[in-house]
Amino acid sequence: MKYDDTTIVLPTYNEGKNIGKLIGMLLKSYPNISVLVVDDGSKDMTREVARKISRLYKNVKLFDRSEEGLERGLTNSIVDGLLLSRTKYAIVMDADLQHPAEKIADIKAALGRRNKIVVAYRAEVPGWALFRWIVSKSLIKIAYAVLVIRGGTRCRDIFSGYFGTETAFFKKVYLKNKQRFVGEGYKALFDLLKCIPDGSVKIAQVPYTFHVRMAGESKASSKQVLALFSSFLR
Ligand SMILES: Nc1nc2c(ncn2[C@@H]2O[C@H](COP(=O)(O)OP(=O)(O)O)[C@@H](O)[C@H]2O)c(=O)[nH]1
Ligand SMILES: [Mg+2]
Repeated sequence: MKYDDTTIVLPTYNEGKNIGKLIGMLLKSYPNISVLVVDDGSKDMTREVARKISRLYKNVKLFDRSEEGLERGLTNSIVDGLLLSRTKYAIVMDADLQHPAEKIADIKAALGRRNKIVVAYRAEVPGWALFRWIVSKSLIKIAYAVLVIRGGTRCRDIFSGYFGTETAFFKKVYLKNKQRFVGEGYKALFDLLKCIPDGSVKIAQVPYTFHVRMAGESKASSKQVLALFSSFLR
């Protein structure tokens, strides 16, 4: 399969221990794929590592949001990454090695079958703390109900951070619905699904196993739960 029509968008905040390894894996498995690291002013080596690799490979780029004075946020970063992608397709994934890179092949294949969105869903979540699991399950149930009430598109993992889209499609939906995205939030896919009337486009789903984080820390916090509730109302 050809990958020169695909950009991998990697939002990063303090992923210095992971980013080099991940980009190495991506370039090895998918030569010619474009990689766009979207960083929010990491305090560790993330930007130095990404910049160094970007000097060696013309298909790897770093967008340093802090340098542009942009407001921090995971959804803001994902949106910027997708808007800046110059390829027909883009795939968003975490930069902490929790999303298995081998699934990119399946996501890209499904995008090639004219799906506007391809969501990688967590078939297994090993090693999660019970409390985090309960909070996550409850929020998913509420958010799913919000999508039903508001007539948005549904899928198995509406909170997935691992998804692909046709970039022109994303840009069109986003530019029409900017105010419905919560920039500081963590659930860019949920914001997007909310803006797509149920049944209006073809979407596909691909299973994957969520890995335990080996290095660096999760940035998830109660602030993002508040952001999610604000997204329910937009
Ligand atoms: N650019 C950017 N990336 C972020 C931000 N917060 C988290 N990330 C990145 O988004 C991905 C998922 O974040 P993580 O903290 O692992 O969330 P979790 O998997 O839900 O615990 C990782 O690649 C993080 O480095 C942010 O505010 N800005
Ligand atoms: Mg993570």
